[in-house]
Amino acid sequence: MTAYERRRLSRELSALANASVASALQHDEARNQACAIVGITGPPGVGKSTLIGSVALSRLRSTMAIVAIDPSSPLSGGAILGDRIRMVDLSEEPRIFIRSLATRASRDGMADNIPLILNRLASAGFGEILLESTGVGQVEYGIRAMVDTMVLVISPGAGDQIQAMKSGIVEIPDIFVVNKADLPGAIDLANEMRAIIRLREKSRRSWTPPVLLTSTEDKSTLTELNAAIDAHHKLVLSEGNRDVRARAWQIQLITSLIARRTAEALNTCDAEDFTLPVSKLYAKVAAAISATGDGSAPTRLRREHDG
Ligand SMILES: Nc1nc2c(ncn2[C@@H]2O[C@H](COP(=O)(O)OP(=O)(O)OP(=O)(O)O)[C@@H](O)[C@H]2O)c(=O)[nH]1
Ligand SMILES: [Mg+2]
Repeated sequence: MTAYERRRLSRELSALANASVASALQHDEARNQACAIVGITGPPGVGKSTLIGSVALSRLRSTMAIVAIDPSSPLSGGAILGDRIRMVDLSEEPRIFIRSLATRASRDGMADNIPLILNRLASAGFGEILLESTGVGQVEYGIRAMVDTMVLVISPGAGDQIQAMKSGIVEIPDIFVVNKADLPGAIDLANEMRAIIRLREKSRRSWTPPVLLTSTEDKSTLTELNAAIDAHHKLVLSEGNRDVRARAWQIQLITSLIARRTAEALNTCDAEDFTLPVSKLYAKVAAAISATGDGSAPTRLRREHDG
């Protein structure tokens, strides 16, 4: 990919990221399943970016795109994430395209038309896409629908967030990684995760999520992670569940578009509207949304006394 092509793609992705619901609906092609999308998620600071840097280099076969979703304030604008990935010198590798996106409105990782951005990258012919997202809870559900393989990274000492996550998140990832295996507590944490997963194992038929230990200190730990990603992706393909994935994608996308339209419609309400009974306010907002079925921004809600 030439520098010119990179800049052009980057501009296109910015336009997509900023697209309104109406323009997002112009890009309504189905999920592009041409390349594997691997989601790497977990609490802040567990080492996701560092790990992605090493994983990217070690599993680079043709070309690769790395998208980092930065949930931090618009002030940092995703720059910090990008820099962290570049720390491991991926910028020197012409076959890797890196893009960070600062999320704005949504807490479920689905803001900024990320599904459309992933689709655009898949259509651009990248061999694989790695998606970094930081978060616990809601974020994972949104990401789950967008990726083929989901890797959850935790590390010793990430404390309360891991505690909170262990209760709810265990059913979502395909692969668990305890990173910073060089730090004390890593093995205990991995064993704890394994015990929790075992309790739920019965509900999973074809795949038991492995719990792997990784560390930047020891590159051989990446081999195991790469093998697990490959094995899972092979299973995803062999299960012939393209339709299932396409459906999950559609559901997630439509849910996020409607949520954004709801927010737009609510923005046009005035103080008086909010004194209405919920059923009436609901009817108004629902009418505003369906009145503009093409996704264009809703006009001001009709007031009770207007007609
Ligand atoms: N000891 C140790 N430190 C690590 C390891 N991997 C990453 N770190 C350090 O952990 C810190 C956070 O690393 P990042 O890769 O930025 O973590 P992140 O999960 O991407 O962080 P956010 O994007 O802010 O959520 C950095 O200081 C890294 O040098 C590891 O295997 N062992
Ligand atoms: Mg990071």
